[in-house]
Amino acid sequence: MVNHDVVFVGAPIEEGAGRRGCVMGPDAYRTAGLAENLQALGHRVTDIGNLQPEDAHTEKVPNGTVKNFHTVAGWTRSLYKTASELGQKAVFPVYLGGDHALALGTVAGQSLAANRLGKPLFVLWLDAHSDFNTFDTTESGNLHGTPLAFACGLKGFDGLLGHPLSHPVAPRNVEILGVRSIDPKERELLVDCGAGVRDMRMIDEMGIPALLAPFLERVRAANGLLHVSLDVDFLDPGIAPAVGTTVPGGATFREAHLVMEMLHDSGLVTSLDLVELNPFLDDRGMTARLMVDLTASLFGRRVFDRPTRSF
Ligand code: B3U
Ligand code: MN
Ligand code: MN
Repeated sequence: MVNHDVVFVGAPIEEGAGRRGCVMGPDAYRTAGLAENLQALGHRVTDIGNLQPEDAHTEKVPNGTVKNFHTVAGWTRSLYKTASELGQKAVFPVYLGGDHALALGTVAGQSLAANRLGKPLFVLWLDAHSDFNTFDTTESGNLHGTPLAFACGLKGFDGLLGHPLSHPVAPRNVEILGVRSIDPKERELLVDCGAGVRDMRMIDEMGIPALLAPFLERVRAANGLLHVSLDVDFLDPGIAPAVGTTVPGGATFREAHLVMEMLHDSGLVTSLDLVELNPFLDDRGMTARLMVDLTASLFGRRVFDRPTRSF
C-alpha cells in the first residue's frame, strides 16, 4: 500500500451555510481521531491547524441575495492560495470543513496546481446537491450551493477571488454522485455544461461499481489527478444526522464505504474535502465517527486483503 504524507488543513467556515455550527467541524474530526486512524494505516499526518480568512471587505457585493459575501470571499482566497501551494507538493491535502463553500477555494487551487504539473484535474462530488448555482441563480443566497459552478468556470462570480479564475475544471471531468436535490435554474446550467450527474435512482438501478468504475478509468486514461469532495449529506440522514441540509434517501453505509474502497484501490485520489459536518446537530458523535471511518476506507482500511486490484 502507498503511504501518503497527509496534510490536514482546518477551514472552520460556516458563513456559506444556512445555519451555524460547521465552525466546529475541524475540531470534531480531530476529536473523533482522524489523524490516529490514518496513522494506524501507515500514513504520516501533519495537521497545520486552522486557516484564517483573508480580508476581502473592499469588494463590491454582487447582489442583495448573496449572503456573507465578504467572509466567504476571504475564505476562498486563503484556501485557494493554500490549495495551489499544497497541490504542487508530494502531499495529500485533506481539507477539514467547514461548510461546502470551502470548495470555492480548494477545487480552484487544486486545479491551478494540477495545471502547473501538466495534468488535468478531475472532481468527484459526493453530495445530495449539485452545488451548481451562481451568484445570479442562487435562490437561498447560501454560497455553499455554488462551489462546483465556480470551479467549472461559470460566469457571475465577480469579486470572489479578486481576479478571474485562470484554470477552471473541465465540466466533463466532473462527476456528481448521489444527487437528489437540484434547483430549476441550477439544472439548466448543469445540462448546458455537460458535467456527469449520477442521481440516487442510477445508484439504485446500477449499483456503485458500474457507475464509478468508468469514471475512474477516464481519470486513469487521461493521467489525471482526482479531487474528492465529500458532503455529509451524500449519506442517508439516518446514519449521518449532523448536517444542516438533510435530504432523505441518501447513500447507505455500505454504498459509501464501497465508494471509498474503490477510490483507494484506484490509487488516483490526490486531495479530499470533508464538508458540512455540523457537530451541533450530531448524535453522540456518530456522524463525525462515520466520516472518519469513510476517510480511513479511502486511505486503505480494509477487512481482508484482495489478491488483485479490481478498479
Ligand atoms: N440548492 C440549494 C440547496 C443546497 C445546496 N447545497 C446545500 N443546500 N447544502 C441552494 O441553497 O443553493
Ligand atoms: Mn454540498
Ligand atoms: Mn449537500
